[in-house]
Amino acid sequence: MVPHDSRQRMILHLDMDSFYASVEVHHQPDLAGKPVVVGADPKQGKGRGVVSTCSYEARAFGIRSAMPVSQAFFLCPHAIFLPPDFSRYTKASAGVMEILGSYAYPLEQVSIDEAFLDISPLGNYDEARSLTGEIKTAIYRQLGLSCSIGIAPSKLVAKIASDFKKPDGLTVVEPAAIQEFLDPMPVRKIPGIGKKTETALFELGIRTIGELARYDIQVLIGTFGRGAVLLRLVSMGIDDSEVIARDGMKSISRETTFETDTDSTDALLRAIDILAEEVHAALADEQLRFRTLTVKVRFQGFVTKTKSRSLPHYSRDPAALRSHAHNLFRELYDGRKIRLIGIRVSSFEKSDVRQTTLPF
Ligand code: TTP
Ligand code: MG
Repeated sequence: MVPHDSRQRMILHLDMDSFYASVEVHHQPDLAGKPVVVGADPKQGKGRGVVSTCSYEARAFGIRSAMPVSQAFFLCPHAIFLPPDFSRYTKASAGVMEILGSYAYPLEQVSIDEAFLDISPLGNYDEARSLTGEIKTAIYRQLGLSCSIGIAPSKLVAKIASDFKKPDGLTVVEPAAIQEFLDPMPVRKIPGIGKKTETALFELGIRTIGELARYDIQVLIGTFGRGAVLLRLVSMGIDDSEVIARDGMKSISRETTFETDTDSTDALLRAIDILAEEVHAALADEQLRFRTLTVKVRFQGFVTKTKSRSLPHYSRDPAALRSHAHNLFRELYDGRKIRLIGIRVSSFEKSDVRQTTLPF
């Protein structure tokens, strides 16, 4: 076997296609080929929540994740709108991760539907391509779901590559092809470049990753300070971060949009209790304990505020979850009417309470 050289890593990134919607279509096969939207109830266009995700057929109408569901209804009233069924998605996700884990390469799950594998020991890209075929077939046969895969020498480029040809895509970016692959892409394709950085780059006349890679570094330093060096490195696809073998999700969150904006503290605290109960059930399903809790509120007019706190110990005690959420909410709340409220837990450790089955 070719010795594993850390300068020539091969990283695989897998991301499931239209994940929640695909799980629903697999569950109800007569939905195949139809526009399917998973999210809040559209209520004939009067619904106030958002779209979680939608099938590629629904994307053809312009529907996207996080769009108000009322807008989705306007774009495609005959779409099939379904409420999310998180336990179904958690189960499918566990199935995907089990298949990936069976290859015994370091596996890092980064969200419910995506993961990195460090496949460097495979040694060459032809082997990597055949492994991809095997993984896609196993996921399709066992779970009836499709995914997209990127393979590259870094996590950064592998993640951009998995998104390049969706759905059911495979994009392999060998070391010599990195710059050519990245050059024409909009800067926003770099994970971590959000709206603010994008706007600052636009102001310098930088739209593509290639333009960023070739821009005068002194001017970049003038605008971004120390961040300029990182921007230059990522624009060249340079990223040494390792695949950290750990399982589990980064966070679990639940949120709800009110029928009408409310400033009733009772109603808001009751909503928090229900969300806390749902998050607690998800933690129990996943055998996880959390340390960081975040409360999010969206006020009338879409201004959103969040507040987080890390507890001194890991916990999955439902009463602690509720009371910390209440406290954070009270610190955040200024009496204005609220449209949406949500809670998120993160910084997990695996609980050690899993009951092992005795062999007798
Ligand atoms: P994504 O991988 O971002 O989206 P996706 O799998 O639905 O579609 P794609 O083929 O483009 O990868 O997110 C995974 C799941 O996370 C998605 O199925 C639903 C959920 N999700 C939300 O609930 N809200 C959101 O805003 C996003 C982006 C995702
Ligand atoms: Mg996905």
